[in-house]
Amino acid sequence: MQNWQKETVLYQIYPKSFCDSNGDGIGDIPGIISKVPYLKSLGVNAVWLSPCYPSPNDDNGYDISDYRGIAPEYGTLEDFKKLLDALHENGIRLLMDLVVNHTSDEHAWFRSARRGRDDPYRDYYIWRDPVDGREPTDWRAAFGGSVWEFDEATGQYYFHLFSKKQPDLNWDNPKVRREIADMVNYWLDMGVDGFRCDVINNISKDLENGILGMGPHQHEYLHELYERAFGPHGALTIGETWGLTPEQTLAMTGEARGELTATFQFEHILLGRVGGDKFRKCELDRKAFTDILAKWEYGLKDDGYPVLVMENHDQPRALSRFGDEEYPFESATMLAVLLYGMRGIAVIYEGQELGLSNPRFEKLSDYRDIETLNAYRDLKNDFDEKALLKMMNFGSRDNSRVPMPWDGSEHAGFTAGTPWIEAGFDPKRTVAAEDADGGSVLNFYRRLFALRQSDAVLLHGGFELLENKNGTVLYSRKKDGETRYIAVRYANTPAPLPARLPRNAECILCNYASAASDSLRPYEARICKA
Ligand code: TEU
Ligand code: CA
Repeated sequence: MQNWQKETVLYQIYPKSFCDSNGDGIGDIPGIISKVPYLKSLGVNAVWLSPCYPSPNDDNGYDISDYRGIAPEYGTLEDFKKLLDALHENGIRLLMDLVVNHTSDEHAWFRSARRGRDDPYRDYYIWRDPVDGREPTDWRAAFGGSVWEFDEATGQYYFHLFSKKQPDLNWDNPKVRREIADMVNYWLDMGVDGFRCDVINNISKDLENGILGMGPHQHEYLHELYERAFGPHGALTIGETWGLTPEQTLAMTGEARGELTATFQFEHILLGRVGGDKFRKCELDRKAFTDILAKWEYGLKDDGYPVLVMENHDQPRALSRFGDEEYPFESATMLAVLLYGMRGIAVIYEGQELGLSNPRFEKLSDYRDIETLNAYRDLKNDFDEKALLKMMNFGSRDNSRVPMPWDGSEHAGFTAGTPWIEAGFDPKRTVAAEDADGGSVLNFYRRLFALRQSDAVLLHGGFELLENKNGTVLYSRKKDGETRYIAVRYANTPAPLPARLPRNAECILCNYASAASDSLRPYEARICKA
């Protein structure tokens, strides 16, 4: 793993919602280009661009119909190359989203495959005969319904982990693996610096034994792709892998493995939900939040590299999930220090740096996301509209997909037209308002990352959790005889300073105007130098 990769601060852009340059209400690549100076001002050094390939948008671009194109609503390939150059000129690398567990059902491969059982592309996908006239198994898809969709024309079912418009590719077919490697090289040869790899731990399956991911060839296929494409380009690759253990992560990202650079883990994201169900809220175990992050710091401390994340396009806003709306500035900045004071690749999702809360959707017809709409369909007989709206407000992915708020004008400066999606926004929590306010979350993020990226101890130092009880957290980072202490009050009440924080430690960053000598205030966060 090259040093630049270990020092990555990755900013995720959801192109549809970031910035619209031509007034059609849809974000686009020229809009992103216009905001490169803003990205530079954040101190990020890499961008992860969610899919901008041609797509029918059944799952907003995670259903790709042409892996080598740019969706016309986002712009042209020339626009994309201009964005790549603009980012590189500003010292910012670009990662694309690699979505190769499945394609769109409108991809040429699938359109061909469904023409007949002997079509040359048939085995690019997973087909099964009916069993007793029904779906081969009773497995459920991620967006509801069966994983099997019947294809009348050929009398077989095809397999889809996600929507029926997202048929899974058959990675056991060497032709598929060669096509994907060639496509990856197409983008890397163009100058793209790497990929975020969508549900990459699902590419190897063993359906006959009910294994839908981490199948028998998982490492073999990743290693092959590394040898053919990632490795020769020195690409930064970050896998999206739900539900792995640290040991499984090391087996996929260890230096000698030749597979991926790192992977997202989401174990802490599952907290505050009944049985991990994203639409059912329960009390958030704040102690567990820190304990889980620490578990992964320890689990990956030698041969792995954690990925520090608390928001993305699939999750509600972190302030609403893990913070305290009564203390928006303090708790948003506390979460940032708690998370990014740790060792790992830091990932920020568009708007997170503003301390945004979930927007308020007043009615169910305001939602756009297939996961939310299907959940509403599946739940509407069990709950009344009011309860359903509350559940969707809590868990919907649209919470983080409303337009990025640039200023207090109509539609938050996102578009001169009508946004494809919209919910109320807070005119005080926009880039313009916070840019002008030295005490804003935005300017705190700038100070935090300016410090972090200049401090080898914070970037590369070892981690040790020293205290995590009754809402007070203390951990240390050590390197070459230097120590940093990160002290955090994850509670809305004050408390004495942690006993193990050296009283002569110098406070080098604090989310309060000054660091009191004997206590931590509600949601106070400090980085101290011993
Ligand atoms: O997400 C993988 C995934 O499993 C998520 O859909 C997650 O299960 C769900 O959002 C939790 O509520 C990736 C992409 O990030 C997501 O946007 C896509 O919908 C999905 O894969 C299919 O490509
Ligand atoms: Ca547009």
